[in-house]
Amino acid sequence: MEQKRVRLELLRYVKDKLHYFGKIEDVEMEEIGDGNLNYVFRFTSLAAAKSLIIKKAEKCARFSDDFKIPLSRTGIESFYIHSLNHLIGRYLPTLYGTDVANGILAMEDLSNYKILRSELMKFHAFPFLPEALVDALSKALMGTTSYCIEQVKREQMVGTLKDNPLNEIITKTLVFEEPYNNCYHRNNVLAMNQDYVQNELYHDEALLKISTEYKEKFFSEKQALLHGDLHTGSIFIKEDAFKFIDFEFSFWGPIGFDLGFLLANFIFAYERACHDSSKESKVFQAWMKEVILYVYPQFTKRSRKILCDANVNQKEAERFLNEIMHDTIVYAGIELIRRTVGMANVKDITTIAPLTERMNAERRIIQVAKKLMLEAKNWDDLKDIMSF
Ligand code: SR1
Ligand code: MG
Repeated sequence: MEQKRVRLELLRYVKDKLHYFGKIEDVEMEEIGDGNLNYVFRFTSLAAAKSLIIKKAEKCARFSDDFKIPLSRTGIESFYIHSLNHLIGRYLPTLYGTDVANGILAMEDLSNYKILRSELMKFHAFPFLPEALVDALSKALMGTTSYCIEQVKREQMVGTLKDNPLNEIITKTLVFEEPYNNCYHRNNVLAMNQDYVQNELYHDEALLKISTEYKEKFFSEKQALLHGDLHTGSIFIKEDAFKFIDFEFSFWGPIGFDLGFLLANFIFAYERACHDSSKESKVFQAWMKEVILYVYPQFTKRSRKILCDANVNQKEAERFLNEIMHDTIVYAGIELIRRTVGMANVKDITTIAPLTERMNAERRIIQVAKKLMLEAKNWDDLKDIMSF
């Protein structure tokens, strides 16, 4: 990306379209994002004492010019925010403007928030988080099921976001396929774990079979409007509030996909803490377990109430909620594996030192993930998951 061109283009947008800053002479632009796909800039005017964030999508990914991805992802982000604002507005950034043709999304500056993953890596607990997550997830996910939106309206919404091209270009291969056979030679496997991964993953046909089955479910089940990439790097947090961010992977899909991704990323934070002997880490481990053991059963409870209020037959509601929890466990296993051996690893694990500790952490994760995928039906109680 040419910084100069983009700076001019964005400044012009802020000035002529948004009319956000009075004069733009003193507006400073700073790149603040380090994501894989898009550029994120903060624009600040000291004179106007104002700032905003612009997320800029280019036709290729930020991490590589060879990785081509369509600009339509900007429209998809905007669609997610607009569709869910009435349900979970307090958990979403305020949008100031969108220019899909140029890949521009302007939104409120959340500089007083931090990325949840980075905070969890420092063993920072947020007591308000579990309840807020239950509130947000149950409202967003249940609120976009066919049980809760009038059929004609929902069909229109599904039609607006028929499919997300990033699913085909990225998620299909990166999440569901190559972690099990390295078919595109893009997996990032720790040298010390090469043989281990060969034996435990590449030679286990049952895993690839489950992943394939859940890939099909991912593409076919339109249970709700999903975030689509709900990991701890997609959550901005401060002491008493959080916001979801980064909705470019949003699509209509199986609810367990969002819940499972989040569960897996909590497990990464927990596993990281297990490799630290400090007192803070022990306290954090206990809290992380509490979060998991609160969020998932409470999600079910809150969702049951939402379905009951929508007059859904009780048996049908139970069937649906059981299916969601079962899917959640399988998708958590799938996310654990792809973030451990696939192309996009997580810092929680890659920064564990020394390397022998990281090697052990990755092996433990792989074993837990396999259990989740292969024995999901037996995992009624998440307590057992957290006793690994
Ligand atoms: C090539 S993009 C790699 C990953 O980053 C995003 O956050 C998604 O998780 C994607 O799979
Ligand atoms: Mg992202």
